[in-house]
Amino acid sequence: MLTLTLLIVTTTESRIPRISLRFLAQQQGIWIGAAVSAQPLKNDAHYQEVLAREFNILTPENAMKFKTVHPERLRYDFTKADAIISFAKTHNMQVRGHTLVWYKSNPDWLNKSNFTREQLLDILQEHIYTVVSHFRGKLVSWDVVNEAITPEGKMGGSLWQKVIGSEYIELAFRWAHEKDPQAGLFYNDVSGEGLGQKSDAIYNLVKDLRQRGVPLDGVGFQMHLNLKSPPKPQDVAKNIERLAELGLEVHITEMDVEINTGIGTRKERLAAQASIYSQMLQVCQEAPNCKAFVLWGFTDRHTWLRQSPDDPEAPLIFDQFYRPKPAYKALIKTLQQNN
Ligand code: 9MR
Repeated sequence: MLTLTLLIVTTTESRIPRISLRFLAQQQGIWIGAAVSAQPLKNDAHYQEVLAREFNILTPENAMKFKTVHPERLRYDFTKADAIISFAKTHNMQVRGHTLVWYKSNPDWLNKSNFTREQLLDILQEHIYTVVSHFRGKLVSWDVVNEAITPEGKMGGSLWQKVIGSEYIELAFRWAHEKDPQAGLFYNDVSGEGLGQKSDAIYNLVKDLRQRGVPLDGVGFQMHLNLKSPPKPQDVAKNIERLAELGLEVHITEMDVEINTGIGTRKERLAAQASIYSQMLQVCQEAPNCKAFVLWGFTDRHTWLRQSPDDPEAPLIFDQFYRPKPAYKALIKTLQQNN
């Protein structure tokens, strides 16, 4: 039995090429990942093959959101998320949970309600207890609270904030920790990678939570970037460092780089995109507390960004036909150089 297990492990591992993102990243103790869309994962063999070959951590793009797993007040549905977890297990990959509390992607039964504060606290607690317990032991981390802060650095106007008040944030972390004490618990947000108003507000929030003993392990930098105004690598490095001083990890959680806002030919824009990917990976590699580098998809065939027919958006590292783009090659090179 032992011999058989060893044989299976060896076979799975030996299918991973030595020049692949996951092989190189693993040697450096960093996870490299992608968000996964449930549909192509089910019926596109090419999608499955590239995903399993290149990445060692996955994030369900939508399959764990409130609306998907808790579509009716008294009904939960984990079918899509479970399929992603089973794929990850087969291919020896980790999974990040995304996300427990957000202002978006909530079901109508919640949005269109007039629940009191007490009722909403019960609903949120029950949701977190049920979802976190279902996945207990299967996830490396959870994005517990997503995008709670506005671009100006104020608390956002989510249903949770309006009815419960800011306390919903710490309660969410405490409830998640109760049900899965092993999972790393993250606050995840957009446009807070460099230095500025937004990242200061995130820093102040997580500092306060840490000081008060709330179980928070890290901050997710979404990294939805464009060619016009990417953050300065040295600012991202400083931001990661100040979070390290609070004892926090950083995961790059949703990276993609839009090219339609840039100038120059398509070839030039793809080269500029490659260099942004490479710079951000290098910053993460050089920071001891940056443990994961996850993209929001991997192929331009499946991206949340609008596709215009005359100049299609191409924010990821493989093209529509799963061919590696300059950005893929730049990431490989960055991993090789820093090995
Ligand atoms: O890519 C996701 C898209 O398919 C969904 O329609 C949308 C709403 O649920 O969410 C997108 O993912 C977002 C992520 O969950 C949080 N950060 C921003 C991402 C892009 O909008």
